[in-house]
Amino acid sequence: MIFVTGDTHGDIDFKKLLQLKEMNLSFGDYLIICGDAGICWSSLNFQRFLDLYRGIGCTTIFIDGNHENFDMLKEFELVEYLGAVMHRIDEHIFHVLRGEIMKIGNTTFLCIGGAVSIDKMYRINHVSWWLDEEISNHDIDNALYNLEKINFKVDYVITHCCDSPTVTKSFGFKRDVCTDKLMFIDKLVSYKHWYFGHYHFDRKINDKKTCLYQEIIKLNI
Ligand SMILES: [Mn+2]
Repeated sequence: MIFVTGDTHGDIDFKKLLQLKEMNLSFGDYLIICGDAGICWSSLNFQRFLDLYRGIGCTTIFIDGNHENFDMLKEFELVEYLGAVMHRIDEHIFHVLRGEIMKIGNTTFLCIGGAVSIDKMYRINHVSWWLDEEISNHDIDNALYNLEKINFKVDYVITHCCDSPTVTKSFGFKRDVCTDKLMFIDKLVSYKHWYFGHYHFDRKINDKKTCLYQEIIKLNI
């Protein structure tokens, strides 16, 4: 089984995952977190968070959001897992790099983490805010490079923020450098559904896009 959910922020929004713990899952089951997993935030609570997420009993794969400690993330070993480049955080916990396409069974996922923090002026560089939160041109080039190999067709798109038309029309929020960069997806990529987090809402935008927060979706594959 494959589940997708929104931001978990370490232990802050972890409670929703307890329902998975009761399902007797195995490490052949997957939980995909659409950014702000917050597992790699501070060395003070890292071990406790590892135990928490390990305790769900399935494999956890997260993209990065804007609330991740990017200095800490970069310390982990890079591995190729499910056809994608990931940081191996723990035996069953992985962080998938931006622009990578992972394949679980026959199902493909375009993964692009990153988002702009709206409160970055109140945060401290390399302590509670990292410039790396922003999606770079290199990230988009990596996505295009990987998409080209599979004719720009994936089953699912997983991002932290969403594209500018969605953020302005559906949420009434401001577009930014990251939401602008994600606009290539609707122009070039054919996909079944796009799940994203970041906005802390559970909202079905249309038949193709869903913003996730507390909700956990079980994919029908
Ligand atoms: Mn968040």
